[in-house]
Amino acid sequence: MTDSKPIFVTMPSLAPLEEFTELLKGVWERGILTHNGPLVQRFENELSQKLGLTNFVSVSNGTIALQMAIKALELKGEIITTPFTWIATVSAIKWEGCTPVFCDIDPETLNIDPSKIEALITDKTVAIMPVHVFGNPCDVDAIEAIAIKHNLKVIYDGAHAIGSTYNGKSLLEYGDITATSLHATKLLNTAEGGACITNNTEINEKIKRIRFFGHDDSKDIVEDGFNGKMTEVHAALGIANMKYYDEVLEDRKLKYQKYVSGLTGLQGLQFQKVKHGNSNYSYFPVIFDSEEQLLKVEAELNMNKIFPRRYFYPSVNTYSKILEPQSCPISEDISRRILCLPLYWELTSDDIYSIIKTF
Ligand code: T4K
Repeated sequence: MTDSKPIFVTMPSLAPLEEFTELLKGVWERGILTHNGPLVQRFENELSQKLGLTNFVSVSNGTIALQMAIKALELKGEIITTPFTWIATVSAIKWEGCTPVFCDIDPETLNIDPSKIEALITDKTVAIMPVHVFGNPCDVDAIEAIAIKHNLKVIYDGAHAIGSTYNGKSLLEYGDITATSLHATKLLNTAEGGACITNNTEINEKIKRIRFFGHDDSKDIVEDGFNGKMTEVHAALGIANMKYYDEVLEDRKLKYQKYVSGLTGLQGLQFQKVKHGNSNYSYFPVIFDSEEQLLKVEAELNMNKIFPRRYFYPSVNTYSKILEPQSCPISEDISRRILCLPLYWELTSDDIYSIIKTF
């Protein structure tokens, strides 16, 4: 290992500190810290241009972005989602007074299995909320066809999806709304942050109002809103980090490939399959033959101060203290056997080779 510093599953990609503080000087001079200030607007415009997005409404975190998407579409009822995700997908559904209904996953892509969605549709179903797991695009065409057939809304949880593409466009462009995350652990970060992306101008304006207590331009209250605003300080970090976004994206791909070539052929290991569009390779998940094998490798890595993470374990449908029991055997099985290995900008090739040697 390069030195005795621990290696975590990820570390934030950060611009040089001076580039961030330079932007902060302007914040200090203006004294505008929040409320859709100039840096928030600049961040939104520059990132939209970079990713080719029609709209991009930044918010305070990815969980709020999901809640705002549900609020903006005025959904009340059952939302079909995946159990193989972070709890935020499901807590957002619950916080908005809707009921999560779990659809099992494709064991290869780790995304919701579209062939299993229709059997779960009832007269209470209002939407589908798939997750582009680890940046791997869902089968967007199949999901859209089901949504059109049954008159359902689609909200993509694109928390991991900045940098992924589908049919030559940013993956964030799909669905009625995509909610993404700009959390410290994400490919592009604002420390805490997120965004709602929609091509529908009316919904986009509504999201902006919801973000700001429900005010319209004349400060009348026209929506049931809340505070979802991003601050100028967070936007400054986003602008500074954006300059390095292309390099970070490319770096992930190269490191992902290093892992794959080092681990390919080892018995009992599988990798996530990209079947639709292009992934951003923002995580490196490995699927073991058994949980026992996973625990053995994890313990060995931990002994060397390497801390991979069991994303996503357990399968969210099994959180029995907050959810009615629903069975999703594939997700439950994969959850027990999957481990995300360290993957981030500062991780060196030597680090990757040492991790590979542990297997
Ligand atoms: N939907 C999906 C599918 C998601 O995965 C998430 C979040 C959301 C929605 C909600 O988005 P946000 O509301 O969070 O914007 C992390 C993140 O907190 C969470 O954002 C993320 N998904 C989830 C998959 O992972 P933890 O509990 O694993 O994070 P933590 O703090 O243990 O960080 C992991 C490693 O990263 C640490 O071992 C060290 C490193 N780290 C972390 C932080 C926060 C740093 O080096 N610096 C840092 O500041 O949840």
